[in-house]
Amino acid sequence: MSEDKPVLDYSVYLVTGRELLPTGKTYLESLEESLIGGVTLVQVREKQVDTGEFIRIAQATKEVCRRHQVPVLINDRIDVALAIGADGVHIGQSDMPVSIARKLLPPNAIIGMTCNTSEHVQQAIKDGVDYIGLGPVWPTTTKKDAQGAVGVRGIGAMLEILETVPEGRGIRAVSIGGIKSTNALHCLHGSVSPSGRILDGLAVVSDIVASNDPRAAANRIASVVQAFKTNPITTFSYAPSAYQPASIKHAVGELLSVVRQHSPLIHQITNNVVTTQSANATIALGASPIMATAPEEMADLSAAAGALLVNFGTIQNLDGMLSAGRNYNLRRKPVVFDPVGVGATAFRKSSAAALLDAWQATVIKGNAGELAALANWAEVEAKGVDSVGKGFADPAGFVRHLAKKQRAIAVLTGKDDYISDGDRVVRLSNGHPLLGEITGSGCMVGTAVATFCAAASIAAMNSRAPDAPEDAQIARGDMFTAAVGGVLAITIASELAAAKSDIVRGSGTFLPALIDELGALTPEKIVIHAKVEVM
Ligand code: 3NM
Repeated sequence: MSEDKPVLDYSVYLVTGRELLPTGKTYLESLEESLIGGVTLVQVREKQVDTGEFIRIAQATKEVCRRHQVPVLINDRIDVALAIGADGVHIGQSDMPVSIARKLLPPNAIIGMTCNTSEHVQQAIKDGVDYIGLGPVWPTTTKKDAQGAVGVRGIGAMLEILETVPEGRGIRAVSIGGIKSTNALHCLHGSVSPSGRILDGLAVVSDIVASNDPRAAANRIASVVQAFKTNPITTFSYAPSAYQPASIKHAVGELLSVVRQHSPLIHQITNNVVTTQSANATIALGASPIMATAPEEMADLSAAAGALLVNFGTIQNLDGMLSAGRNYNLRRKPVVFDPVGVGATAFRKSSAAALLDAWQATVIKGNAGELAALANWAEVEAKGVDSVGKGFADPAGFVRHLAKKQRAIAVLTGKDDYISDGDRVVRLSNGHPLLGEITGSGCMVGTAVATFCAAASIAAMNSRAPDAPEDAQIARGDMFTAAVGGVLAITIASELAAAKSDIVRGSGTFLPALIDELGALTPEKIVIHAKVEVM
C-alpha cells in the first residue's frame, strides 16, 4: 500500500440510493443531514444514470462531503472516480478487475470490493484491496440482484479469513445488507470472528436514505458503532479474573436475592408440555411468569419483562419467536434459547438457524444431542465426540467452542453441567437421577436460567452510573454467573427434594417436592450445596 494512502473511518458507511428518498427531501439535503448525524464515509452508487449525470451527482456529493471532511468513493465506475477526483472506488464481483482499476487510479486511491463468499475474500486479499464489503447480512430489497443472506455468523467466518491470512490483517471490513440501527449491535456483536476480529463499520443504504430524519438515523447507528468499537465484547469474560468457586457461589446467592426482591417478569415462549410446571417453577423461585406467543404483543412485553426464554419444544409460532428475540435485543435484555430436540427434524434445524440469525441469544442451553445438532455434527466430530447421543470426549472444549461461535454463554446439561463464556469453563456436578424421570426438567433449567439472567440484568442496571457511557453489551449484566445460577437452582433443589424420603417415593411425588424446594431455596443453601469447579 502506498505511504500516503488516507486512513478512512469506516464506522458509518453511507451508500447512496436516491430512489429511496422520501418525498419532499432532496438528495443533497438528505446527504448533508446524514453527514451531520455521523456518517464517516460515502459511496456514490448510481445504477441507472448516464455518465454525464453520474459525474454531476458525484461532483455535488463530493462538494458536500468535503465540507464535512468525509471521503467519497464511487461505485463501480473508475472513469467517474477519476473525473471528479474521488478518494477511491468500490467494485463488485462482476465489475472491472482490481489489478486494472489499480493501474488506472492514482496510487493512493482506495479500492474496496464486495465479497459474498470466503473465496471472494481470499481473492480480494490476493488482489490487495483496501477494504471489503461483506454481505448481504440479511435479506435486502435495496439491491435487486443481491446474493443470498449470509447472516451474522457468515460475516464472522469471512472476517476470520482476514485474520488467518497474513496479508489480510491490514484490510478493513464493513458489512452491508439489511442493517438498521435496530440490528446494528447484533450485527457487530454476532459477527466477531473466532479469533476476535471485529468489523470496522457498517454500510447502510435504506435505514438512512429512506428516513425523513437522516441525521437522527445516522446518529443512531453512529452511537452503536462508537460504543462497540470503544469497548468491543470479543469474549464474554465479564466476570472478575479471580473467578473461584467460592465467589461464584456467593454471586449466585446474591442473584437469588435479587430475584426474590424484584420478582421480575419472565417471558417464556415454551412448549405446551411444560407450560404449567415452568410457570410454577418461576413463581417458586420468586419471579413472575408470562407465557405469551403472539408476535403482536412482543414489543409491549419486552418493555415490561426482565428476560425472555425461547424454548421450541413445540414450535407453534415461529414469527412470535423471531419478533420476541428482536425486541428483547433492542431493549438490551437477556434472551435464553433452549433448542429442544433441534436435531430431530429439518424444520427445527432451519428454525434454530433462522432464530440465531434474527437475534442474538444471551444464553444457549441444551443437552449433548441438542447442542451437537446446533453446532453441526461435522464440527462436533472434529472436536471429538464419544458417540452420537452419549456425550463429548471434551465437553469443556466443546462448550467453549460453541460459546465462541454463537457469541453467547453456552450451557451443556447432563450428569455434569458445563458452562462457558467462550473463554472460561465451569463444571457443575449437582443433580439427582429423578430429574431424568420427569418430563420438562431441562425446560425448567431454561426457565431458571432466564430468571437468573433477569436478576443479573437488574443488578447491572442498578449499579450503573446514570452518566455511564453507552456500552456494547447486548444484554447488560453478568450472564455467565446467571447461567450458573439457573442450573444450580434446579439441580440443588432436586437433591434436596429427593432427600425427603418420607414424602418422595418416585417421580410423581418428586415434581411437587422439587417445586417446594425451589421455593425454599436460599443463598445459604446454594453456598452449602453447590458443587462448582472452575476448569
Ligand atoms: N450491496 P440496505 S447489499 C449495495 O450484499 C448493497 O453486496 C450489497 O441496502 C451486497 O442497507 C446492498 O438498504 C444494499 O439493506 C444494502
